[in-house]
Amino acid sequence: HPTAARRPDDAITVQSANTTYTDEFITAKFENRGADVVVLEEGRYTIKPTVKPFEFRTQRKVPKTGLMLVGWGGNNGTTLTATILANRHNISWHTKSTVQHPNYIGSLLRASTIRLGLDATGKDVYAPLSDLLPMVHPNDLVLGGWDISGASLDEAMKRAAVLEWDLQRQVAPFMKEMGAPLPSVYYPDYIAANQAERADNVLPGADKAVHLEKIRGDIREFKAAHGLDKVIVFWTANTERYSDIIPGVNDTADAILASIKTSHEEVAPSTLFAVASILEGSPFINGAPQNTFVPGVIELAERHGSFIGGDDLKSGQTKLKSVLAEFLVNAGIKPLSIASYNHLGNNDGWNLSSDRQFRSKEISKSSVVDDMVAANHLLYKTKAELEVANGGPLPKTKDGKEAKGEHPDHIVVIKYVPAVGDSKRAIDEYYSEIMGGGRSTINIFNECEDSLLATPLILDLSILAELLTRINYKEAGKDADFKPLYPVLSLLSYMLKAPLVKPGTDVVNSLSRQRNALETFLKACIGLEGSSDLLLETRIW
Ligand code: NAI
Ligand code: DG6
Repeated sequence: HPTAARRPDDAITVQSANTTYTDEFITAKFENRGADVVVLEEGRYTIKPTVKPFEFRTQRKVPKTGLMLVGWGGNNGTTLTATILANRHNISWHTKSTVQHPNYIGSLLRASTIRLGLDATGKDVYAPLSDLLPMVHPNDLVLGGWDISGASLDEAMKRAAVLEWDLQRQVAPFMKEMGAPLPSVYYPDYIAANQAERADNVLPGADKAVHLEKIRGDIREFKAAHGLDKVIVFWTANTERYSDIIPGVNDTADAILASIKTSHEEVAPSTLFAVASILEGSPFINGAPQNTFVPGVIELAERHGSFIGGDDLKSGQTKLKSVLAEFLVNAGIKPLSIASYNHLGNNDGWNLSSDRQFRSKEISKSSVVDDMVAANHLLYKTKAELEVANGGPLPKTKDGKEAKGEHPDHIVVIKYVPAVGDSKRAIDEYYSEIMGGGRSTINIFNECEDSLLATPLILDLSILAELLTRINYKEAGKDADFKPLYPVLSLLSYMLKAPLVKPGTDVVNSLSRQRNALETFLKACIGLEGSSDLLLETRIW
């Protein structure tokens, strides 16, 4: 299948004075164009266009890369493993209607294309996104990981009940060969009580410093055992409750390290994995919604220059929301309420049926429209505008909170319905104001296997994170030497529900802006201009 096909590492060559190729590096000059805006009174602006010259340098050699999954024995972990095995061994399987061949559909890198420009006849030319720069092929990832459930990977795949039986039958011997996940950290208070029944593969004791060292050792041993250049660690384990942010406990790098030594209760298992990865120099990505990246972890990542990314895979309902809400607001239509319901019957749904874990998911699913709403003050009045209209400070909300600017009502409901298994149902109502006080209602019903949407995202996130560790930059007039990117990889936002960004910078939730940022960045690394739909040649004589 084309999405699994191997492509030459030099599929794209840019012929330009701005781009140089050596055996080791691709180096490209890039002008970052922006605008400094001053907002004047009475809705007037002055704008000064800005240009900052940069150079990007990408290491060409693709390293032998390992991917260690925390929660390897879960639905995502086993589906990802079986998918890679099916692609690697070219295993096709019978469904009731056809013979299905393996592929990586749903992966931005492997299954989507990028417009390069025009050919001699004036036609658009598109190439796979993964051709832009040398990247790890998913088939080459060496897999490993941890799980609090000791089921062997073939048993765990069966338990997940995601894949067709004929595929399971054929990959089971390979999965069995991989054995069982490594024992993991289990602090029962962090996940739903209903998960206790599968926790039979846990590290002994409650000493968090000992657990940290054990995880660090696991990463090192895995790297050595497989002769790896790099290991990515990915949290695809159960959604945890939020940790309380407590000054002196998890608000600084030193505090979090000290809290691990004293086994403080507000250090979550996922935070322990993040810290272990940072200290081992392994990129760590959080595919679940909890606040793994407490401020102390971000500071620790900065201190070690170790890469992190998160939070929570944006697979279905939220991805659509980040398109639809933007479409409505950018069309000048005013969503008044967005009501989103989910029901599903897999172990993720079982865990989320517990209040504190649901709350983590509710938070990550709810923030997605905020920046789009904030971007249109014609439709949504800011707090300051409301105060002017009110002739003074706004009263508190009905539930006693500080009043904010205008915002659509937004609710998120998730229910556990065992019968539907991994096949998630998502129902959404977008209720909007149109001209002259009219109303528009859009209803959406989406049904799909959750883990088949999540697996390609885990691959994209891991492969992109690895690539971003090989890209250095230099800002003209500022940096004498090339240096790594900032450790919080916000360029991964496209795949994430609540993107983690550099502290103090704004989150971008719009899917098209997220993709555009990624495309523009990857193109900049080979000396091409960002994606423009100006198509000037089609508008002029
Ligand atoms: P799952 O419940 O099937 O798998 C999670 C696995 O993590 C289980 O095998 C469990 O035993 C294990 N686990 C729990 N605590 C652990 C720990 N401390 N250390 C190691 N292993 C541990 O869930 P699924 O469907 O695979 O989802 C995984 C995560 O990804 C969940 O947090 C979910 O909310 C999140 N997610 C899933 C999406 C999807 O579409 N499947 C999309 C977005 C996020
Ligand atoms: C129920 O909401 C289960 C969740 O894990 C979601 O399926 C997952 O977070 C994906 O969410 P979304 O909103 O991207 O479909």
